[in-house]
Amino acid sequence: MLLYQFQKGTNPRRVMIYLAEKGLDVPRYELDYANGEHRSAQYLDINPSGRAPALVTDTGVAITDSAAIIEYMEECHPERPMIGTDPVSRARVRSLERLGSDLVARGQLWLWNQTGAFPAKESAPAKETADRLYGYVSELLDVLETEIGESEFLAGANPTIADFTAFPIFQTARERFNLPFGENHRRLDAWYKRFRLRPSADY
Ligand SMILES: N[C@@H](CCC(=O)N[C@@H](CS)C(=O)NCC(=O)O)C(=O)O
Repeated sequence: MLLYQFQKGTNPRRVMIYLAEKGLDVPRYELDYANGEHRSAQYLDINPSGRAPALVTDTGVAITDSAAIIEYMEECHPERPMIGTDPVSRARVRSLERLGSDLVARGQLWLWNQTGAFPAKESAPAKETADRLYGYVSELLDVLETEIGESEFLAGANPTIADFTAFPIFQTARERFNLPFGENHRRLDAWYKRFRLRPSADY
């Protein structure tokens, strides 16, 4: 088994945090982002989207999406479940996980405009588009702020894939780009700071 990753990539970190929380040790391959290794013919053979993460299983199957990798690992390691423990809790965790996925997708495009930091062939979204994206980001943050209530983690008393999905976009914005992402959402800000202390959140 081999996990292709970028150490600081938002979507790869979702998987890395999951593995650390689950206590699973999976061999890693750090793609050379600066030199475009993720767009090399060799890597495109593994993941035609040219993105990270990708997990190649022991039987040589490539799983090319962070959520799918986590679900695969959960099926292989059902002990200490991280997607809930019954149909209702799984539905809640998955709902929040998907909110987190939307937050990541829209937040990344917005960040791209704010920072210009992601070298890409196409140009970053224009300011008008970025402002609209930030409107969606704000809405999603408001919903998560309500959903977390007074719980320690997004979906309740225990860490789940909902936390591992949403946390990295906060971390990317705050730590890599020094942007106050979610800081005006009191509960989310406290959640971020608590989660950041967990060993799994360390770079
Ligand atoms: N839905 C995919 C998205 C993966 C993705 O966008 N990865 C980013 C890193 S966070 C990437 O590889 N970007 C490189 C590029 O677009 O050139 C997943 O969650 O695995």
